[in-house]
Amino acid sequence: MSILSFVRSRIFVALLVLGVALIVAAACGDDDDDGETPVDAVGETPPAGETPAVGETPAAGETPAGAATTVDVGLEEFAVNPAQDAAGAGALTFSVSNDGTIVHNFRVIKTDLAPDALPTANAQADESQLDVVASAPEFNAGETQEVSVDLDPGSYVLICNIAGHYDLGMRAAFTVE
Ligand SMILES: [Cu+2]
Repeated sequence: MSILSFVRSRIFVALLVLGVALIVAAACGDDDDDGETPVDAVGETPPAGETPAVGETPAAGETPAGAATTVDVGLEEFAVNPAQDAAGAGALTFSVSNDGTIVHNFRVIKTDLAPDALPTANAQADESQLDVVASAPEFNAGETQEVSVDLDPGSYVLICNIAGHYDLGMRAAFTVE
C-alpha cells in the first residue's frame, strides 16, 4: 500500500514536471519563429476538406424549391445576349433589357431545333409552328421587361421576332436542366 502511494506520488511529480515543461515549450514555440506559422497554416488546410460542401453547390442546376432564378438578357442590333446559357428547371424570370437603339421584343421558344434553324414566314420565326412559352411585347431602347415563366427541362431558343431581326441574328440557345 505504502509503496503504491509512493509510486503514485512519484508519477504525480513526474506528470507535474512534464506539464510545466510542455507549457514552457508551448510558450517558447509561440514566441519563437513565425516560421512555424506557415506550417500551422498548411496544417490547418483541412478547411479544404470543407470545400466539398461548396462543391455540393453544383446543385446549381436545380433551383432551390421556391427560389426563382433571374436570368439577365440583353437585346441589341442584332443579337440576343443571355448572361447565362442555362438554368435549373422551375420558376425563372428573364430580365430583358433593350440595350440597342431600336424597338425589340422577346420570345422564349421550346424547341430542339438549333437557334438558326427555326421555321420562318414573312421574315419572322413562324410562331404558329413553334412552342412559344413566354414573350414580351415590343419595348423601346433603354427599357427592361421582366418575363416570368415556369420552365421544364429541355432546349430553348430566345429570340426577338420583329420582322427581319431573327434572320439578322437575334437568337440564342438556352438550356433548362
Ligand atoms: Cu429585335
